[in-house]
Order: sequence, then C-alpha cells, then structure tokens
Amino acid sequence: MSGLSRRLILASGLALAACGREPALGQPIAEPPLKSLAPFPIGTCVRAPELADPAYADLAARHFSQLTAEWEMKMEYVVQPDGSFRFDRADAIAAFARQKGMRLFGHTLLWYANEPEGFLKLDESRQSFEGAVRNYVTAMVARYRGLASGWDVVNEPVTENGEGLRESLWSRKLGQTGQFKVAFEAAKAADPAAVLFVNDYHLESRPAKLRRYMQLIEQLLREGVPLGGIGCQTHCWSELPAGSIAATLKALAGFGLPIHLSEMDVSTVQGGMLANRAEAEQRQARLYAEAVEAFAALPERQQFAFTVWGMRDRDSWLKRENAADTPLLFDDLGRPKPAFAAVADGLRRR
Ligand code: 9MR
Repeated sequence: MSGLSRRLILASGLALAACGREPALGQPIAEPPLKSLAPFPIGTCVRAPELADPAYADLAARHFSQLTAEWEMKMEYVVQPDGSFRFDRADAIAAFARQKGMRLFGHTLLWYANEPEGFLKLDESRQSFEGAVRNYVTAMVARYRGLASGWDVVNEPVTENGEGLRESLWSRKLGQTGQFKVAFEAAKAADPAAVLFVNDYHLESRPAKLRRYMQLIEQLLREGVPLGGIGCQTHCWSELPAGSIAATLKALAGFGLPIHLSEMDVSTVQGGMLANRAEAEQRQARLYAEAVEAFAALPERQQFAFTVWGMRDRDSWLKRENAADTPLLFDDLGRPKPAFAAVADGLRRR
C-alpha cells in the first residue's frame, strides 16, 4: 500500500473515531447517517424496551431524526381497564428523543382498532363519553407539547375497499364527523403548534381508497376541522407497480398541507409473485428510492417527514406475520441492505 493511501485510511479512521465510532484499519468505512443526507426529518418507529439495547439505540440515533412509538402511545397501552393512564413507556421514548435531539411524533389518538375497556365501561352518569375523549386527547398531547412535532389524531378512517368510513366505538359514540371535530379540536387546544394528521394505508395500491381519503380530507377542511397534515403510511410489497407511490404523494400534496410518509415498509413476501429473494429485494430497493425521491420533490414546506416502520427486518411487525419477510432498510443484524443504499442514493440525487 502506498504511503498516501495508508495515510488516508488512518486519517478517516481517526475522524470516525472522533465521532465515537472506532473502525480498525481494513474495516469498511461506515455508511453515512441517513439523516445527514436529508433536508427533512427521517423517522422510524421504535419500542421502548429495545432502546435499552445499545445496537438498536445506536442505529436509531445514528440514522434517524424523528421517532414514532410503534404501539406504546396508543390507547391499547396507555388506557388501563379502570380508566387511568400509564405513560412510562411513552415517556421513555420521549426521553430518548430529547436526549438525542430528535423529534417525537405522536401516534395515535383515535383508532378504530383500539377500543379499550376503560372507555367501553365508562360510567356515563359521571363523565360524558365526549368529555372522556377530550380528557384523553388533552392529557396525551399536552404531556409531549414542545417535543412532539405532530400527532396522528384519527388513524385509518377509511374502509379497506374505500367505499366509506369505518364504524368504530368513536364513530358510534361521537358520530362519523363528530369524532374528528372532538379529537382535532382538543388536540389543537392542547398544543397549537403541533401539526395534526389523519393517516391511512394502501392509498398507493387501492385507487378507491385514495379517492375516499381525499374526499374525507376535503370535507374536514370545508368544515373547519383543524387538520394540518396528511399521512400516507405506505405499507406496500415489492410487486407494487412503479410510479404508484409517486403519483399518490403528488395527489395528496394537491391540498397544500404538509405530507407525512408515515410508516413505510415493503414486504418481500406479501405480493406472492416472486420466486427469488434477490429480485424481490431489488424491487424493494427501487420502491424505497421512488418514495424518497417523490417525497423530496414535494414543495419544501410540505415535507413533514419520511418515516420507515422499523429499522431491522427482525423487528418488523411483518416478520411476526411471516418469518421469511424482509421489509426494512437493515437486515436482522442491523447491516444496511440494498434498500438502505437506494434511499441514501435517492437523497443524494434530489
Ligand atoms: O407495528 C405495529 C405492531 O407492532 C402493533 O402490534 C400493532 C398494534 O398496535 O400496530 C402496528 O403498527 C400499525 C400502525 O400503528 C398503524 N398502521 C399499521 C401498522 C402495522 O400494522
């Protein structure tokens, strides 16, 4: 090895060691932090107990600038059967975000999938249902005021086939429109600076669902609900045709509101058409690249955050459904996959 190249390697090793990473001679230089390549926040979801694992915590702090709780800020964890709240895990995620200088994203206040006993058994002779919902929303939003940049206020309101809005405890008790008014107004009062979202999935794969979602957004804006942003979860699969994610983001951006690409993952098994993992992972990488490039092409003031739904494949909810799935940017050991490189390249090209 020439003196020059040896000096270069030593010098880059020293520079990295100074940043708290210590590669030895001959080890490849680590990939750049994703967040350093993006002018907008790059988010991931996390679970509180895993933050105690240094490898998991390092990956989160190195690459991401925004954290969403994967489930510990939902009613299913927070609301106890007796109606009391527990914030320990949400507080742990918030403390980690604060310590690492990251934003927190609040997920989620009203969700059809969460109908906790505390609400089902509410004694309405003592407390009205609407009052209890307002108390809950106010308690959550006020607690993380100043740290949470935004909230998913109503999650997944549109039915699977896009024909209508979902029935839930919230729509039955407060009315289909009432649930939005109550939750958004209480959230706005509790933190006027937080951006308040609706959020839904399969918008890129089901045109009828996207149309119904956009009708709902139009209606909420017309009725003066303080809706401040639009969430597009982007749970998809490697066979999704090219162009649909980009077209969906563009359509949603037509409202002029901030866009959160809020839960991206790309299943390599759900589409079921690909025989070969290498091809599935290449298609996956292309879809991640399409998504990040389309997001980066939105007007700057509409780029709320680009969020992936987990870091390592083994942490993904999809892995629990099918152990063969590999939907995320990092493999089981936390090593960057082709999908990671595609996102990094997409960010460099913007
Ligand atoms: O990934 C989440 C999983 O760990 C939870 O068990 C589940 C129920 O809380 O929610 C999953 O996340 C969902 C998100 O909150 C809303 N959009 C769909 C996500 C995947 O199911």
